[in-house]
Amino acid sequence: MGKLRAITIATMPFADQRPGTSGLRKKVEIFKQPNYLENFVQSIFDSLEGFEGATFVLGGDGRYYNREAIQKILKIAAANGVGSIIVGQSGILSTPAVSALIRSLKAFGGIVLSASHNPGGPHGDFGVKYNVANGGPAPEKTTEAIYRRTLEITSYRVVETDDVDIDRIGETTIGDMRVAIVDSVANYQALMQTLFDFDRIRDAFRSGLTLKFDAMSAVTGPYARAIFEEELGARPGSVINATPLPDFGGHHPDPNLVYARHLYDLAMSDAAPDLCAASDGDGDRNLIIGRGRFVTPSDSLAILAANATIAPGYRKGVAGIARSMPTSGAADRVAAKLGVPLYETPTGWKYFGNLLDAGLVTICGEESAGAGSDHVREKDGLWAVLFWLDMLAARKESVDAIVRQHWTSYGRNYYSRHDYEEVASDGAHALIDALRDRLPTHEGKCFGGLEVAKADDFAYHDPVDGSDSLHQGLRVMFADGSRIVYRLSGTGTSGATLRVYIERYEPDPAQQYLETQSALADLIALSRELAAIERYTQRAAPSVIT
Ligand code: G16
Repeated sequence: MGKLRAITIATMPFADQRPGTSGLRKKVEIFKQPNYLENFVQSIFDSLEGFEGATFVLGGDGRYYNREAIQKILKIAAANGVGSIIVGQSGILSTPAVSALIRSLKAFGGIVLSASHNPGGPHGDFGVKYNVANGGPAPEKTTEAIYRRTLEITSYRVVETDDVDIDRIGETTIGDMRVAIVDSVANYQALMQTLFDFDRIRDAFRSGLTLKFDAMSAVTGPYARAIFEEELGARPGSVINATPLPDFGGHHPDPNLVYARHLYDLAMSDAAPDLCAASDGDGDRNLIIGRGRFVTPSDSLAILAANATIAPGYRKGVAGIARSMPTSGAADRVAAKLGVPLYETPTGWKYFGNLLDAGLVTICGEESAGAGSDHVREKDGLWAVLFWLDMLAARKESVDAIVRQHWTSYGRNYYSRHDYEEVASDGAHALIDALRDRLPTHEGKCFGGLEVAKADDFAYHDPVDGSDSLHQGLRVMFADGSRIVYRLSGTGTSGATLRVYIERYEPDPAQQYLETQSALADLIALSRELAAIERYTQRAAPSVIT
């Protein structure tokens, strides 16, 4: 496209561009305001140093506004002196695929366009997340610098030119910047081949292993088709809802027991395949349900860690395990048995980055349906499904048998999360503030026969860079190992969402097969009472239970 001149456009700051748990997430209507996206992207470049001439990766989950945002970002990047941008074909790249590309290309960073599991479409959500050179979400100091810049910004730079054809694989230029449109799947697929025994999984499919994977009309469709059906030989139709749609077909691309209820029902029916699985909008979350057995994300993390050496990529064993604080303690027991350290971090994948970079942990995960390893610096939905497939192929046992054996060996952590979604923000914050003040007075007290051993506001000290993250969730820990955790979601876009995490450890195999909500009934009642949830939120019951 020859020599093109960058122009400077005057703008005014917006006051609401503080990135949350996972980048900047807002309603599409907000992102579409004049200069809104442009300001944020310019603020990203203004906060970075030494990127002139460097390579960046750009892609998203295909939601509404993905294509428009890509064109805008390309023109801003060119005006800011970026050397090359690698874009997934049609703007499609899953979050773990962006992470993998940044790492394999040794890129400076990348921009992920997604609001993850939030609904899409013109009235849905959109999001922008900046990832750094290790492939992971920018650390807090970078996101804070970006935010500070958004409050001061007075202009952005852009190259005025025609849109790039992002549907055709190939190369072009905008001014001096190279734009390469690449296959969205190939690099990620090659990485997966190095981690898992594809021959073994192929043999298992040939011998009758069955899979139903729901891509939820979101980004993993093309990846799942290519890997599960075309490469590994899962029977055609194993992958459903495989075309990424701007509005995800009107569905909520969140692979939990509410929004993927049909998979749960299938898994519990006579027609159940060996494995039902799903991933979310941007492909980093996973849902695992075996025939007749739902696997909680916390259990899945523990089971993958305990069985890691089955997979070729982890044959040498795991150096350590990390989990977010609200995730159940099931992985702690595996770490103890393996004799490796267990790190407890705040919610948010970015907190795993330093631990993975320093080689302190190999596998990490979160209760919010995320699991991953040191192969990328994001959680990875298809990775988790492949890991389960490889485990099923190697052990030649059902998901249910594997889970039961795990509980027999390690005990079961009954676990449930109760979400009070879209409650008034003032009430939710008042609840947390009041509870935080009361926490010290609870220690040593008994509630319905349960003694509070410790109650605190979780703070994390990063052992690698020495940084401290305060106010990461309120914990009430009981003498018998049970626990209730309260925190406000960092990913919602309207009102506030209160999350309450409830956990009880059961070592006795005879008591490990109760229905989860019944097994936790006393703690659930206590969780509502201790925080006076109804008084502060006007809700007598949660909106989502997982
Ligand atoms: C994001 C982060 C996750 C985190 C989750 C928590 O997930 O990447 O690490 O566990 O948010 O969400 P909340 O703050 O709502 O509890 P995702 O999949 O939305 O990117």
